[in-house]
Amino acid sequence: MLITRQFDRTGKKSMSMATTQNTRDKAAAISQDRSSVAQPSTTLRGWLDHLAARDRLAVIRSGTSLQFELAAISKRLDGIKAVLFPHPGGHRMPVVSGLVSDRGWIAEAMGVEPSNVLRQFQAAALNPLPWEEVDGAPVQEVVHREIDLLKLLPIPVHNEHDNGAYITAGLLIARNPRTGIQNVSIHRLQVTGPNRLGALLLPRHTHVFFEAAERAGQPLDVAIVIGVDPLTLLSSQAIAPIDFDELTIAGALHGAPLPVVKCVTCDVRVPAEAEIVVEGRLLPMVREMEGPFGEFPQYYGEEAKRHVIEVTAVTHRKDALFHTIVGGGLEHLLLGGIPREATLLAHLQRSFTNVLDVHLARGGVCRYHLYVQISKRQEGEAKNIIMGAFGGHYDIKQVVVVDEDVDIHNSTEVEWAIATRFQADRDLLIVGNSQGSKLDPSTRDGVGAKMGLDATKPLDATEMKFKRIRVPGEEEVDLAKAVSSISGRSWRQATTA
Ligand SMILES: Cc1cc2nc3c(=O)[nH]c(=O)nc-3n(C[C@H](O)[C@H](O)[C@H](O)COP(=O)(O)O)c2cc1C
Ligand SMILES: [Mn+2]
Repeated sequence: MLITRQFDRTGKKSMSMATTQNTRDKAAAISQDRSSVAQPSTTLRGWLDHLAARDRLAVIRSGTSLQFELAAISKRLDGIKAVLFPHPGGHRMPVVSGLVSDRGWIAEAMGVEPSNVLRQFQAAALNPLPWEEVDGAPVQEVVHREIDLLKLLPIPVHNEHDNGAYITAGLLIARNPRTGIQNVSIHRLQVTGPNRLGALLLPRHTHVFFEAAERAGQPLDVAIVIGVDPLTLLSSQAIAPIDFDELTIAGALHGAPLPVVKCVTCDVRVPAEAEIVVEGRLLPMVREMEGPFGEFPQYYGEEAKRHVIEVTAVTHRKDALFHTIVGGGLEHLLLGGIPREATLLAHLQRSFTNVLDVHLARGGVCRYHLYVQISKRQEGEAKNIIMGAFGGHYDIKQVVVVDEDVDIHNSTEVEWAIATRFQADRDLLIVGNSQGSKLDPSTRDGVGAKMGLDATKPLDATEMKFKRIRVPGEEEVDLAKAVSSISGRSWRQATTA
C-alpha cells in the first residue's frame, strides 16, 4: 500500500495518512536491537552532521583537481575521516567521499553496537518496509533536460589508468519489465559523452531486466541515484532474490518507509531525499568500449565493449552534494563486504547451528577470504562448514574456521590460530578448478582453486595444551595510577630515590 506525503515549503515532510499497523510492527521487529539513544541515519546530510560532530569530516580547501588529486586526498584519509571538497575542479557543487569507511561507523548509522551489524542487516532483509510515494521532492528541486554531464556534475577521475571520469556511487534503479518491481545496485559508470555512460553490468538483476527488454527491442529505463544515506547505500548491496526491492531493506533499517518520487522522464521511483538523480535508459543492441577502471581487488578491470546508458534528465537539490567512492578504498570494500557477511552468516547458520560469526577479511579485499568462528562440538565439522561456505558465494576463495576464543575481526589472531592449531596434512581442504572471481587476476578467467583451513582445537586435547597464556589482572591495570609521574629520562633518579 502506498502512502502519499506532502512536502511543505520548508521541505519538511508531513504524512497525509497514518502509517499502517503492519508497518509499525515491522519497524518494531527490527528496532529492538538498537541502543536506546541512537537513531538510524536517514539522509546524507544528517550523516555528514553526525560525522562532523565527532570530528570525522575533513573539509578540504577549494580548488582541488578532479583529476587524481581528489581521490589522492580521499585515499590518504581512507578509514580515518570522511572528506568534503567544497568546490573541486571549479565546480559549484561539492563532492563527498569516504562516508562509511569503518565498520563502527556503519553500526552508528544503524544505531546498534558493532557486534549487532550483521544481525540488524539480516533482520531488515527479513522484515522489509515498503516505500511511500510522495509528490514533489528535494531531489527534483532543479531539473536539467539539456545534458552535459561533466559540466553539470563534478565527476572525478580516480586511479592512474582509469579511462576517464566515472560515477562510482550511483545507485542504479530499474524496474523488472515483467513484474514492475524495482531493483537497486551500484555499477561503475564511465562518462563517454555529454549524455552517455558506459556501464559494467555483471550477470545479476539489472542484467536480467535488460536482457528481457533487449529481446523485445526496447530500452530499459534506469535512474542513477547519487548522494544517499549510508543505510540506503548498504541496502543496495544486499544479496537478495530477484524481485526483492532493496529500497524496502533501506526502509526497514531506517525504521520508517523510504519516501520515493517518480522520475521526471520515466516510471522509476527514486529516494526523494537523495541529492542527485541521473535519469536515462540502457540502449538495446548497443555496446561501446568501457574501462579500464581501478577495482576492489586493487587491480584494473579490463577495457571491453559494455552496455550504454543514454541520459534523458538530471535532477538535483538546489545545493546538491555529489558522492564519489574511490575504487578499491575501504568504503568500496566495506559496502560490498558487510551485506555479504550477513548473507553468508545466515546461509551457514541454516545448516550449522554452532556457527557464531563470520568475517570477510580486509586482506582478502572483503570478498575472497572468509573467517568463521564456531563453537566446536564434533570433529570434522569444520570441513563441512568450509564446504558450505564455498557454496555460499563463488567469490569465496579461502575459509579459515576458528574456535570462539579467536577474534575473527583481527587477522593477526586468525593467523595465530593457523600457526598453532592447524596442520596442513590433516586440516587443509583444496578444491581445484572451481568457479571464483573473474576480477581475481590469478584465476583463469574466473576458474581457480578454493582452500579451507580447519584451525580449531581438537576436542580431546588436554585442557592445558591449548590454554592461552594469561597474566592475572592485566585487563584491570589502571595505567594512570600505575605509571609514576617521573619521566623515563629521570630513571636513574627514580632508582636511587
Ligand atoms: C562501489 C561499488 C561498485 C560496484 N560496481 C559494480 C559494477 O561496476 N558492476 C556490477 O555489476 N556490480 C558492481 N558492484 C556490485 C553490485 O552493486 C552488487 O553486487 C549488487 O548487490 C548487485 O545487485 P543485484 O543483486 O540486485 O543485481 C559494485 C558495488 C560497489 C559497492
Ligand atoms: Mn537485486
